[in-house]
Amino acid sequence: MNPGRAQPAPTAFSAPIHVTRPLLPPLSDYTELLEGVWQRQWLTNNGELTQQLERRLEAYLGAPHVAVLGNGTLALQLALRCFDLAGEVITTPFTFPATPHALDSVGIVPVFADIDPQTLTLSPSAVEQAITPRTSGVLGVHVYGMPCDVEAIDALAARRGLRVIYDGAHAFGARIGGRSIGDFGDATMLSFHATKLFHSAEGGALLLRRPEDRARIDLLRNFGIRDEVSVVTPGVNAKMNELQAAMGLLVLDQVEQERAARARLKAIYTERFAAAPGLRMFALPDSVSDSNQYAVLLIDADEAGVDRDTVYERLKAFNIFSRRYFYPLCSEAPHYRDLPSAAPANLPVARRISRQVLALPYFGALGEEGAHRIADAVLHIAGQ
Ligand code: T4K
Repeated sequence: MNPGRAQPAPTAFSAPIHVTRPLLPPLSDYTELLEGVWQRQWLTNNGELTQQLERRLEAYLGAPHVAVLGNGTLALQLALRCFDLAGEVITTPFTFPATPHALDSVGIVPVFADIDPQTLTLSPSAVEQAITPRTSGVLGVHVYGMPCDVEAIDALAARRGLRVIYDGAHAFGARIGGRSIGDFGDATMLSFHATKLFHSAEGGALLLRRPEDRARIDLLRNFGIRDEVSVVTPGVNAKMNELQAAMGLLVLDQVEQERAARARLKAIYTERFAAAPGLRMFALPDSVSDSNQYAVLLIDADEAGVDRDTVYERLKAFNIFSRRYFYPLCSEAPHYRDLPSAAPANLPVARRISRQVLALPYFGALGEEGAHRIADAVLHIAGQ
């Protein structure tokens, strides 16, 4: 049964529908901001627009210190260096490859721990079991904007003398019980990639709680140079430039409207799949405000009578290009699969979930009719 709706045979979209589409400001607004850049002749290195963006993000996110950076991956690398993490860091395999790659790139061995089946984020008990004398920290991921069990992980880390960094690539604007996600851990990374709700084409940020950490990130993102003659630490080039910041400032103006549009789409998906056996939209608890980054369907093949990969493939005939975020697991990639922690027996929940998830198209311009058509196609494929 297709609940609450007449059932015409689903038709294919006339143009490809991707998992997301970037918010774009009116081009004339962008060129207007660029005129100022041209007049100032200041393109990067902590320019005026970059500083403006940091102030506006601090206000919007309710975070004391926002350091904007070239992209989210660089933000993770800088956070790891800022807190001198080394040896082993415990992380989730159910994430985009950038998460373990950031560890690998600074010489840290990722240690994969399993996820919780409800939240899909790191299981605090699995983290505890993975601690060794070489462990220096935990890198949790707020996957799909679902915050990690921050209270448990922060408490565990404090008890065991570990640092905590959160990868909040999907969690722009998420709040936990009214508190900013930046209030937890030592630092929280955000990605401002074009595929994110809030973006600056490429970009990212670190939310920091202490002014001394902010000062260190300022150094690390600019080669570690304090002034023309003092190089105080081996930093890198992780700066955001003015063209990115201009995009960010204008996209920020549109974010609330986009959030509302996306919330309506998720409500449609949720309602349309509510009565369908084996199909369930991933939902956040009431205490968490949705970052509206992804709309993820979980397909239990036994109950639905169709598996996730079949739905993913057959949607293409309708011109619908969903994504299997995050499959395969990072622990299954050749570079990591021989690590002891990558053994499938260590990660049963993550393995099962990674074979059920399907990120559906989710962007305001899709429109409510578009969401209904996608639900029609999924239900048709599932024979429901
Ligand atoms: N940690 C986590 C948990 C992450 O998810 C990510 C990034 C990171 C860290 C690293 O942050 P960054 O260093 O990227 O700031 C995309 C994004 O490139 C990536 O940022 C994101 N996660 C990941 C989940 O999604 P792909 O390989 O799926 O991108 P791609 O090119 O296939 O794009 C997806 C769809 O978006 C396309 O089918 C069409 C649409 N699209 C894409 C772009 C770039 C557009 O419509 N316009 C565009 O300009 O990784």
